[in-house]
Amino acid sequence: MDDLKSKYLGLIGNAADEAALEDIRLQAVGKKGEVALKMRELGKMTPEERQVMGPALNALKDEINSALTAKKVALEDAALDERLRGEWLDVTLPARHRRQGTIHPISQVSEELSAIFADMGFAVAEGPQIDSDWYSFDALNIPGHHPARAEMDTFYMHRAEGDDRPPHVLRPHTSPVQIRAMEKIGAPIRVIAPGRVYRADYDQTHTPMFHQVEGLAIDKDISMANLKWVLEEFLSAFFGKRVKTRFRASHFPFTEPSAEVDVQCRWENGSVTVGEGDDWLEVLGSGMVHPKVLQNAGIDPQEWQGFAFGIGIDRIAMLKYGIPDLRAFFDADLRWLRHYGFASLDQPNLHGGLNR
Ligand code: 2NM
Repeated sequence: MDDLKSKYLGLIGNAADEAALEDIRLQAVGKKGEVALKMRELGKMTPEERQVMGPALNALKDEINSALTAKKVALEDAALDERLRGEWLDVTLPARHRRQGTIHPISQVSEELSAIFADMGFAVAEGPQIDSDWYSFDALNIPGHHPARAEMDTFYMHRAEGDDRPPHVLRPHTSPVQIRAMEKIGAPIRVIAPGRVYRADYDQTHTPMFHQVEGLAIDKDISMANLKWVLEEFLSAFFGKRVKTRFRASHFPFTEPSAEVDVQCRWENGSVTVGEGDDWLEVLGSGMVHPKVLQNAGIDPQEWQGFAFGIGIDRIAMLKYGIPDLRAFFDADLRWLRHYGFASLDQPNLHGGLNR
């Protein structure tokens, strides 16, 4: 009895896993196990012997079963500990690095100039990039024979054969948006129209798609003086310092009178700085909206007048952020974007260095 007990308690204590434990259980307390065998021998015993051996065998069986259960729990606990050790994970470890995208300089500059003009009461207007030749040319007083309408400058969306309606075009400026805004809102109105424009031109300084912002202010007594103040205010806020300007008489079909505006600049070993020096750099075109254009947009030129202007966004982005090559803007080169792009939280320095 005692040797059976110490044998099995010893085996149970040393069992390496649950399979070994099950083998031991069958061998000890199974139907054909050693304890059952001893139980069978009870029949051959005297009543006195049986009185002692019966309870002793039952007690032995209980003790082995308890030891088996205890060992099973211990093995399960050990297995769980082992698994937890293997699956340990440091949740405080820094995350694996993923490269973040950047804001394209054109997006950044569009946000900057929209914020500056918003401060001066200009809303942002948007419109289609494909438009009729009425909105793109005729409404703007650009005659049919004007060179800007020539096939080589404008991208035409050709009609199907036999369809004689005039073709649509990829807008060569954002003026169609201004015409649509005048029709929709009427006068008085103060809007800017930033966005993509298209011209069939590709060399060092021209890409077939580029960006423009046009502005428009119509009221009872808007004059060239208001135009000059708004543009100087914009240029100074944009470049972050007082920028001297030079207004030169010019000609556009949609404005009369018209002026091109130069900003003060300095050329120094191949690069240009705006707002210093004795040179001039042309940055925009402007003028008083032609009465015919107002009329075409449903505004009575006897009652209303105003100014308009157009600025190349890509050009002023290059000037402000020292970007040398226009074509690189549209190459989607990740190294370039990382270098010239902006973090998404960068705020434009709209009024830095200005006494306003
Ligand atoms: C420029 C220069 C001068 C202009 C005109 C208009 C409209 F639609 F009101 F007639 N919007 N923008 C304009 C005037 C654009 O770009 C160099």
